[in-house]
Amino acid sequence: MFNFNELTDSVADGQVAKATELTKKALAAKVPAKDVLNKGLLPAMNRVGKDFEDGQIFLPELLMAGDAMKASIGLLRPELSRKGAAYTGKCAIGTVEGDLHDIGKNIVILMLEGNGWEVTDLGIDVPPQRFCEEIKKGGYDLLGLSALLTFTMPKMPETIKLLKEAGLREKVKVIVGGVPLSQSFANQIGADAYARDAVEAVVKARELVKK
Ligand code: B1M
Repeated sequence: MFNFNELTDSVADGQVAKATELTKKALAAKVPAKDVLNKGLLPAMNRVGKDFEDGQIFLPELLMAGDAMKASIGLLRPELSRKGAAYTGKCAIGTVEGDLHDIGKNIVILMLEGNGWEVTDLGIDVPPQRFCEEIKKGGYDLLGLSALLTFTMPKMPETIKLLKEAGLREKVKVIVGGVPLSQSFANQIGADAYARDAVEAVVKARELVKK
């Protein structure tokens, strides 16, 4: 029986080497990648998020935990993004300007890829103009915007406004996500969908291209 708590502790403590070793161990023991993610890795981010909020840990610890998380997720990539599904559509995705959080976005990408999406990752700190430039290239069904900070959320309506001004809004569906967002925020800014997590992102994205 794999010890998920040990993996959670190693990620929360920012122990990159131990976290990668335990992740490899889990995969070698045929623990499904989605269990490694949901039972081992994600609880670590919840824990450090809370400890950071309570002032028990500081930015360096948050950074180290983020690094351990990314290293472990990298090992899950082949399994999570394995192409099993038929082609669904093409998506550009990025974290909005001013925001450097990309762990959640990267998980969304893996899940989309595993569900037949061709994904262009625009990275982090992406200005509205950059999103528009990419959509202007054509061929995209979906634009994904991620934000983890309350003060970067306004970059989402800014991006949608710019798409409208460039005559691109009708060409692409917009899906938004990230921990401070809600369905009502998505409605308010005129996004086509909001997803609470990566699994919901896949479901909502598919619904949008079916319409
Ligand atoms: Co920061 N951070 N952080 N951080 N960080 C949060 C978000 C925070 C809630 C922590 C806290 O105070 N409790 C807080 C935000 C408060 C707020 O705005 N209300 C915060 C803060 C304040 C900050 C800084 C400002 C700290 C500082 O400098 N004083 C700073 C900002 C830097 C910047 O971006 N400009 C900062 C920095 C960092 C690190 C760089 C150290 C690191 C990020 C490393 C990285 O991403 N490469 C970090 C981390 C790790 C966190 C927490 C702990 C974890 C985030 C995470 O990766 N979660 C976070 C606390 C928390 O969320 N519990 C916190 C795991 C991930 C799988 O979940 O990202 O929510 P999540 O993604 C989910 C869903 O949200 C959804 O699906 C994903 C997968 O299921 N989703 C989408 C996300 N995007 C989507 C897009 C979609 C659909 C669904 O469609 C397109």
